[in-house]
Amino acid sequence: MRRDVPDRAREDRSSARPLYFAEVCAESLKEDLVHVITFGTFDVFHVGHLRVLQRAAAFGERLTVGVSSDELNLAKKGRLPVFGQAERLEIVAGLSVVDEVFLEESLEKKRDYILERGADVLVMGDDWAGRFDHLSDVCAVKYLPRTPAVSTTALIEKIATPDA
Ligand code: C2G
Repeated sequence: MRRDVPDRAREDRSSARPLYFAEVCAESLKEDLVHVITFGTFDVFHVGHLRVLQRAAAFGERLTVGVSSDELNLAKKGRLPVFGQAERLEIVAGLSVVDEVFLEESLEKKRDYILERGADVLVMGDDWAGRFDHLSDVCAVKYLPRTPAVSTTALIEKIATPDA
């Protein structure tokens, strides 16, 4: 596909350090990429987590994941996750479909997180269906079906009482 030479390429011809054409084109291409963002705790990482991240990544070319902090989980669920936030961040960051991770410290700051990172699409599992529709003025909002029959809570119970 042919792309017009961005204005900056022409302007910078006369500047002290010329901005090389390839550099400008790379920047211009980057701006056209669809940036997807999603959020979650991702505790006791399982296949449902993997699939939602893979499907979220398929909506664009760049995937950012907000990993819920330990404090946020304590406030929301009344217990700390099994794996601390540093390990959960490391696990999610290690996936090939994930480009960037950061710590989600408040459910109410989603708008700020989306705007700060320039995300175009917010993807959430359908357990959150409708909860983030108010953000559709800043990005597209998509809810994906959860993977059936797997959950962190069920895994914790199974590990605690394997014969039950
Ligand atoms: N998920 C899924 N299928 C499952 C389990 C989880 O598709 N069987 C999805 C959830 O819908 C969510 C993501 O995996 O999109 C992460 O799930 P959790 O770790 O349970 O995230 P949660 O604690 O609900 O996130 O801002 C939201 C918060 O970060 C909370």
